[in-house]
Amino acid sequence: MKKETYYVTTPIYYASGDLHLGHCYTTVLADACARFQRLAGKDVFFLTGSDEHGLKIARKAEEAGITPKEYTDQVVAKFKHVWSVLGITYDKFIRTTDEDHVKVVQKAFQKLYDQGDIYKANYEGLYCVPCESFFTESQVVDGKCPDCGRPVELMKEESYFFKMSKYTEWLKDFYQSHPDFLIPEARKNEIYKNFIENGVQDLCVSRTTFDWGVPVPFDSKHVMYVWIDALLNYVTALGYGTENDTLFQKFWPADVQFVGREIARFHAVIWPILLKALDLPLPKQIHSHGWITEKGDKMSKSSGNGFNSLVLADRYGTDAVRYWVYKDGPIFNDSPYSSELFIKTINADLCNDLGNLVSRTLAMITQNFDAKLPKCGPSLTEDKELENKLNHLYEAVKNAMDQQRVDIAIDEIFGVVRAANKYIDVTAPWILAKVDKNRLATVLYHLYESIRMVAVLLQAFLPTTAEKIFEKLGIEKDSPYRKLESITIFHTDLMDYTVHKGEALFVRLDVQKEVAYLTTPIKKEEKQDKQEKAEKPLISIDDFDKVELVVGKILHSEKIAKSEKLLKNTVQIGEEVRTIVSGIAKHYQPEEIIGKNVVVVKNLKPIKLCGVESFGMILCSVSADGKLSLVEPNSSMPSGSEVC
Ligand code: ME8
Repeated sequence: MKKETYYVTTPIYYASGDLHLGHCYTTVLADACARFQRLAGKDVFFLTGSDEHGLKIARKAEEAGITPKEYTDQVVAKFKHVWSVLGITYDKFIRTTDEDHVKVVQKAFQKLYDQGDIYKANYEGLYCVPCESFFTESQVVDGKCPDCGRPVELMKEESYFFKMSKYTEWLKDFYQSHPDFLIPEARKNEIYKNFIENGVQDLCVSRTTFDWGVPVPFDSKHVMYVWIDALLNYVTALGYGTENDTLFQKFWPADVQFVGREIARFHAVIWPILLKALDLPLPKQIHSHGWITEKGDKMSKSSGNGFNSLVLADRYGTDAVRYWVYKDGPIFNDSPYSSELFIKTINADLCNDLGNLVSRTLAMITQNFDAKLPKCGPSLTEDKELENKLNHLYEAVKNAMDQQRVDIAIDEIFGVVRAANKYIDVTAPWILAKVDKNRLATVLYHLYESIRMVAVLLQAFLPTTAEKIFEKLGIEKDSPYRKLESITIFHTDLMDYTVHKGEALFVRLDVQKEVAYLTTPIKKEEKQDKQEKAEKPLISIDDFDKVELVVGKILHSEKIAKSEKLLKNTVQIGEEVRTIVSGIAKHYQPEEIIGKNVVVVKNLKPIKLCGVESFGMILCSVSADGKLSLVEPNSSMPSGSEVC
C-alpha cells in the first residue's frame, strides 16, 4: 500500500547572524511534527534552510570584509551545528545560493513576465533592510519600521512590479473557501483586513542599487526582491522546475508550513498569489506562531536579548530545551522566556513528574522482584482507570498532531505521567510490598506499562529521554514494544524484562543557582564559547589526516588598516611563500613575530579577510581567560617540515 506523505517546512533563516532560542522554536516544533508522522508510518519530508540574498546580508559581508557567499558559508556552518546539537532531523537543508534553486527561480520569474504578470515602473517608498520589507509613509511609525522598530530607508529606483492586484478577487474567494488555510484565526483576520480586503497592492520585485541577489533573467541590471527568491525555496527544494521533480510530485502541496507571526503576511498574501500565478496548488496550511519574548520584547539578536539555546542544551540537555519549547512556547500567541520559568518547568515536569515516576517504579521492581518485571494479576477499578487512559493516549496524541498541536500532544503524554503518579499514591505500593506481593506485582506492572507507552510516544518529542527510558526498562532497540503499534492497547504479557534503575533521568536544579548562572552576562558568552569548543565531535585518524600541518617561517608581518585584530603575514613554507592573515594583532606587534617558526594549516581553503586573501592558518594556543600565544616549533626546524 502507498504510504501517506507529510511535508513540513520551517522558514529559511536569514544567514545574517547567529540563531537564538526564538529561531529554534519553529524548527524544534517542526521537528516534533516530522518525527511523530514518521513514527506514525508516514513518508515524511522535512525542509529547513538558509535565506542568503538581499541587502542585509550584502552589508554584513561588507562589514566583515569578505564576499557575501563567504559570509553565508560561515553562518550556514553555524546553523547546521545548532540543528545537529538540537537533534533536528531535516531531510533537506536548502540554501538560496544553491545553483538549482537560482535557476528555477529565474525560470519562474521569466514565466511571470512572459504571461504579463510583471511590468516595469519606478518605485518610490520606504524600505526596512533588517526585515527586507517595503512600507508606505502611512505604515511607518515615526520614521521607523512598524515590524521591528528600526529606521527605514528611502528607496527610489526603477523596478519590476508583480501585478498582485490582479489576483485580489481570486484570493478573497480562496480565503472564503479555505477558512483553515492560515491559522490562528485572529492573525488571519488581521492580515485579511489590512492587506486583502481593500485590494492587494502590486509588489516591487526587483532592485538595481545592489547586486547580491538572483539576477532578473531578462534584465541584468536588476536582482530579484529577496522574498520572491526566498518563498520559492519551498518548491525548488523538491526539484520543482527541474528534470527530476519526483519529490515535488510526491510531496507538494505541503501539509504545514510553520512561520513566525511577523512573516505570516508574506505567506498569506504573496505566497498564495505567486503559486496561483505559477499554476501550482497551495499548501494545506500556514501555521503562524507567536514570538518568544523576554521582558516583554520579541527575543532578537538586534535587541541584544537573543538567548542562545546551545547554552541551555549544554547545561540541561537537548530534551530540556525541546520540552520547554512544546510546553511553554508561543504556539499561537507570544509567550515569555525567562531563565527562572525555564528551570521551574524542567524541575516540575521532567524531574518531579517524569523522573520520579521512572525512578520510583524501577526502584520498587528492583527491590521486590530482583529487577524482573513481575506477572500482571487481575485488574481492579483503579487499574482499569489507568488502562483506559493508556488505551486512549495514542488517539489523543494523534488527533493533536494531525493539527500540529504539539502543545496539546505533550500535555496528553504528561497527563498520563501525572495519572501514573497519582496511581502510585492511591495504590501505595510501599505498603503492598509488606502485605501483598501479588497485588504489588500488578501495580508495578501497570506502572511499567505506563512508562513504556509514554516512552514510545516520547520518541517523537524527547528522543534522548525516550532512549534512556527504554534502556532502563530493558527494551532493546529492535523490540516491537518500541513501536507505535504496541501502544494502542495495554499489554499483559511482557514478563521477565530486566530493568536497570541507573542514574536519574533529570537532576533537580537549584533555581537560584541556575538563574544566576544563566543570567550572568560574561558567563553567558564564555559558556557559549566553551560549549562550541566542547561540542566538536570525535574524529577518526582519517579525518585528522586530511589536515596538512607544516612549519612556516614568518618573513614579514604588517597590520591591516581596516582591522584591529588582523595581521597580514608573509610566510615561507619550504620553497613557497604565501600570505596568511591571522587574528593576533591584539597580542603581537608585527615586528615581534618576524623570523619566528610557526605551525601552519597548509591545505585550508583560501578566504578573504578584510579584503586580503589568506592562504592557510597560523596555529595559536588560547587560554580560558583569553591569553594567546603562537605555537612555535623549535627554531632549528626548516620551514616546510611536516607537523605530525
Ligand atoms: O524571516 N520567537 O528569517 P529570520 C519566535 N528569511 N520566533 C522567532 C523569534 C522569536 N523571538 N525571532 C525570530 C526570515 N523568529 C526570512 C524567512 S521564509 C521564505 C523567509 C522566527 O531568520 C521568525 O518569526 O528573520 C521567522 O519565522 C523565523 O524565526 C526566521 O526568521
